[in-house]
Amino acid sequence: MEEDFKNLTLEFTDDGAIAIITMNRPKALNALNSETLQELGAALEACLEPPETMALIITGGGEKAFIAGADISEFKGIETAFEGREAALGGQDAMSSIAAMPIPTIAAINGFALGGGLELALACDLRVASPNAKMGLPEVGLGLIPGYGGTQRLPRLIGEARALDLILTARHVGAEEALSMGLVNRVADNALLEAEQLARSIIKNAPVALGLAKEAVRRGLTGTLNDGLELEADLFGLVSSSKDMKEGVAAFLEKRKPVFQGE
Ligand code: DAK
Repeated sequence: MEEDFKNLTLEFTDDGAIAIITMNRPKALNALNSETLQELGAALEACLEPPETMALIITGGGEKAFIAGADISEFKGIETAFEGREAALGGQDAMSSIAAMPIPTIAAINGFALGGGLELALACDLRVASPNAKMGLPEVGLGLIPGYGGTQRLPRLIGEARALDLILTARHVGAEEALSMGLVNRVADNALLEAEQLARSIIKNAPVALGLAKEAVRRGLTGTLNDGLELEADLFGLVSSSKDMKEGVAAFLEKRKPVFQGE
């Protein structure tokens, strides 16, 4: 199954388990203009429609870029602080929609992931990079600051000092350095293929538990340790009432593979 938009494509693997969004504006190295951000929102909703969708991968079309940033040609139209704030909130909404997806999300970074492109990858749960990937937040070189969540998600992921190194120098890092700083989870010759394998290794686990584990980590990071521990206990209570949990435990005790229903 494939759904077409103007600036991206949405496809599903043959079994329907993995949705793949491919950003597709090759002339602008897949830069995110407002139309693309709108389409992305619609694609995120569409990829959850088939009930069998269990994971989402986002990648870039073409050889060269994942996403080379927000579309710089649209910055010209921003004159006032109000317009700038609105633009940032619009982009942040799109990234937050990715972060809030109830299924695991993986960015397959197959080239440049700069500015808004890296911010999109940061909104995903996991990141796989190809050896030619180049990542960075070059905004200060353009007289801007990151506006699609980068100043908040990057330090939470790799720590304040490393994040400030990338944000203040505006430099690009390659795949190996990104791996060493925890910016990406894996480096592989074929980032998309690796992302698919990673998704498969995740979705063999209990769907209810996956959703709740993701929620515990994501929501827990926004509060204190004690708040997070309380949240974990609450969600542990919730997962304990799932059929998936009963099936997982029974399968272990009966020495067989579990068959999860996502209930
Ligand atoms: N936007 C628009 N077009 C872009 C683009 C971008 N971000 N990146 C590349 N392109 C276009 C180029 O203009 C060129 O178009 P033509 O000249 O062929 O028409 C085409 O893509 C191919 O690019 P190059 O010819 O430059 O290709 P190279 O291989 O030589 O260089 C490059 C690749 C990725 C190093 C280079 O294209 C580059 O530096 N691109 C810009 C990277 C960048 O600075 N990205 C933006 C980061 S800032 C905000 C909210 C969010 C943000 C900002 C404000 N507010 C709410 C106000 C976020 C900002 C960013 O993302």
